[in-house]
Amino acid sequence: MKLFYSATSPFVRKVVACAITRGLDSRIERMTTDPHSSPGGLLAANPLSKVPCLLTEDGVALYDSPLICEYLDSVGDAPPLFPDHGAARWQALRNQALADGIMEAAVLARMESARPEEAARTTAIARQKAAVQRGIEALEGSPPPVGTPDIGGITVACALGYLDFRFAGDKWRDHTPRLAHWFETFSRLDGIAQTAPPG
Ligand SMILES: N[C@@H](CCC(=O)N[C@@H](CS)C(=O)NCC(=O)O)C(=O)O
Repeated sequence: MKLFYSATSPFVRKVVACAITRGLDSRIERMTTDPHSSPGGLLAANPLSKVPCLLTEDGVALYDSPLICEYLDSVGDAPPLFPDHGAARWQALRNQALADGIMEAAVLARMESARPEEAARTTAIARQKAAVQRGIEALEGSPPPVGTPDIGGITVACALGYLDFRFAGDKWRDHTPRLAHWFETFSRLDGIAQTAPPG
């Protein structure tokens, strides 16, 4: 398998964390890609020009991260990260959706911050940061399970790791002690420990 890869993308981190957790990392060749420059190789696989994008061993291109992670769950015989039924399944998928939303808002806020200062930009950043804040507060109320890692916990850890990487000054831990403790514990998982963003 081949993965269009960026070391700073929280969505890519999520995919690699799933691959490591399920013992598949050695089967995936990472192809470092800048999606913002729309390189031809990426466009041929993903018309949206986004990473992550996975080329399967059958040559099928898969995007975006929820689909790629679900595909990886179908490869090999390690314990699944997507619980197959019941409350555990819906909790894991809901946590994945919430953490994907936090990552999307944080990435947008980061990109807006790189543009020249103006009122519209400031409003847009505040709106995205408010979504991040509400997401964190929801997770503080019920952090993902720690015992058996699932797709929800992996995505939440990647979202929190991205906040530490890009918004260290925002100090999300100050008002979320349960979530901070959960993150410290969950971060010992190989797939999270081995995929920390650069720097
Ligand atoms: N929903 C997508 C989001 C992927 C995404 O936004 N990736 C960013 C990097 S963090 C990207 O490739 N951006 C390029 C662009 O928007 O042009 C997923 O879950 O994979």
